[in-house]
Amino acid sequence: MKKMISLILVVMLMLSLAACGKDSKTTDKKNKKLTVGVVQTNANESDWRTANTNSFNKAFDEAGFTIKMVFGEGDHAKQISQAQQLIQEEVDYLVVLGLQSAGWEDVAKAAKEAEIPFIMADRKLDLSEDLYTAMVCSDFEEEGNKAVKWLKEQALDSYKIVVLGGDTGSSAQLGRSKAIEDGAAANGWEIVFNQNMKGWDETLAKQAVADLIAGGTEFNVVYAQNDNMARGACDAMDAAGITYGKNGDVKVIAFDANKWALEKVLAGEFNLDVECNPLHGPRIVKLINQLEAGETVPKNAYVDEEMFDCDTITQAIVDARSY
Ligand code: GZL
Repeated sequence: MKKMISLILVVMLMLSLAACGKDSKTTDKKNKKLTVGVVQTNANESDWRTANTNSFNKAFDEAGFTIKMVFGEGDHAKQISQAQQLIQEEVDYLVVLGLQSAGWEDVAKAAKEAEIPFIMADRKLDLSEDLYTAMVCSDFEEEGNKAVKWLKEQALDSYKIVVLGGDTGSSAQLGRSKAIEDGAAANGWEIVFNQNMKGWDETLAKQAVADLIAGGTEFNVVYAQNDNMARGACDAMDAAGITYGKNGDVKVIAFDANKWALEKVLAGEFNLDVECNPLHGPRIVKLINQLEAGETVPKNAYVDEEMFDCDTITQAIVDARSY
């Protein structure tokens, strides 16, 4: 009998210890400071990227998250190994901004196996929906289509278009290039130059346009896939005495809509700037907090973005910009 009572007491003690352990784990989880891994493209890629990185750092700090941000610096393979390392370090969430759209399956599968939610930000990656938790990205082809529609409305006598693309293989470049290429084909426009600038580099864009001018290539539209490259193109045209913008011979189209670029739209130097909003920090914080609360979140969310035309923009619009 005594043995039976002792056995029951031992079992009860073990069960209570296990319960405490479970409760303490549950309590730990509730009070745990979240660590979020962010696989960023490059540190100094563009003014857009700087605003984007700052947005994550500010929002995560305010949310009390610990951020582990790594930079691929133009090297896709490096991004992949950085992401795998963050999974090994058992971050609570993995946020990826891919240099390349393709090649993320193994990382996504590893995150899934480790039960780490995989979130795409900025640039959609080529992943089936079962391999990621959520996406908060821009619709780059739609951005390009907006520019093409605007360009068609200009009803130019002829269209000789210079395309300055971003990093080859990024979803931003792929979408914006598809839009202008399809638009030119549909409208019988001529694309006289179509090259991607590594790292979205402003200097490379300036040199490319300078070489075109020196080689005698005629053009009347510059379709630059970000503000920095549009500024590079304008610098090259300035050096050659070519007029551009609102009252010039060449229409200048840019993407991103950084504040400094909208000053150029207001000044009539850029004809059009299509917004690509970099302020993903608060969006990702909201998403993570919803997931932590057990809420259902939208699988694919596209950022609402505007377009700014030199004929309609105002100083108030420029002043209101936060990046
Ligand atoms: C777009 C973003 C692009 C910007 C560039 O979401 O990925 O990368 O348009 C940036 O300025 O470098």
